[in-house]
Amino acid sequence: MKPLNITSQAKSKRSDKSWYILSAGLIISVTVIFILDLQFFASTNFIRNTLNGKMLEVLSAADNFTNRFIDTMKHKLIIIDSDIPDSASEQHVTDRFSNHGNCTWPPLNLQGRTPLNRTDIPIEKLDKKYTFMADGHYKPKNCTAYQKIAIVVPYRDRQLQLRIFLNNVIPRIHRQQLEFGIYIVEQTAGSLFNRGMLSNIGFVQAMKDMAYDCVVIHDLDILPEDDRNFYICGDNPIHMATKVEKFKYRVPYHSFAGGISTFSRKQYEDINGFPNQFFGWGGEDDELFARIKRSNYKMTRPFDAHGHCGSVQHSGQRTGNDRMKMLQISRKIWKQDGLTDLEYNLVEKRRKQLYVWVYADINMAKVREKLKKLNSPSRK
Ligand code: NGS
Repeated sequence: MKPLNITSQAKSKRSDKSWYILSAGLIISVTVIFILDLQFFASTNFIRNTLNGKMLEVLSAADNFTNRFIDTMKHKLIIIDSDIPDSASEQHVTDRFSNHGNCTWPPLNLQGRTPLNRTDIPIEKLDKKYTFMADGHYKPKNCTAYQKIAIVVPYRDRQLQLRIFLNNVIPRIHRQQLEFGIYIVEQTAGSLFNRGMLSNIGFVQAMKDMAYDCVVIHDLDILPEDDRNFYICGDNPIHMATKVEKFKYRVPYHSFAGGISTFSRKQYEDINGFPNQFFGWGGEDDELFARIKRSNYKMTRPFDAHGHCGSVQHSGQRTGNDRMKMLQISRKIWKQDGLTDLEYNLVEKRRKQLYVWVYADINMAKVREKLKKLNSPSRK
């Protein structure tokens, strides 16, 4: 075998990277100048009147496109290790749990890919439809499930999406013959939405209830369309939202870890959960991906072939302005920022029929106070 020439490889990697950064910079500048020019022209009354508003539509579409484009480029520069090794096959994952249960595997009444049900059904009707659930929990009657799954959903103010979520996820996971609990973790009003911290709170609260084998961090608005996309855990964290409708049934970028991902208890603890320091939309899932790698795990996609997920649109959360900076800082402080330093006030935990409602208060000022200490130059 030809020996590897490490130095020249490293050199060429480095020069590859500078080319990459250079050309990205160039493309971003040209696009931004182009958009600014368009905006200038559109601001003249002549064009506004002549095109009767059409131009503004085109501009806002172009603006959206540029924002997304710039975001993606920033990503590529920050998250350089963006490969997703596909080490786990579907078979590999399910072979692993042959000792733990005796329900038939694969389950007999799976329906394959079926469209989402987007009808809004009142919660009382859902309660009547899913009488097999009590206290937000389900356990197969005639066999022992292979895994006990906690579905954790960070939540705020989306009642319609919640009903659609329940009406789609419950029957699917029921057909998968798993034992499961659903935790809707709601943040009180007053501070920016913090998906990472709500996930950590859900994890802790679920584990207090019982020894779940697996925790699934689940967006409310991304819903599997296929029963063969299993809500289970493997030797490595599993990413389930691999073909998302709003991204034209793809992932928006290769290292995307958002939407739905699963972790065994040990995996979640090893990576120190999600960061607590990401307030507002975006970035916390990129930091999650980085934590998985730093802890010597791989994010795997064993059910990729069946990873189609529908999206239930809603208006977004406010963007986290410092998320790019936080991604940099988190590299240093991730071991102190996550499950290990989780602090919140549990306002209420109520067991409803279809889910456990966890209502938690997050003190943003206090969390950010910690960041100052963790990130102070005197600390290594
Ligand atoms: C990236 C965000 C991720 C987010 C992804 C998809 O830009 O957190 O878009 O977003 N990363 C940063 O902002 C650093 S989505 O279209 O699903 O809202 O998950």
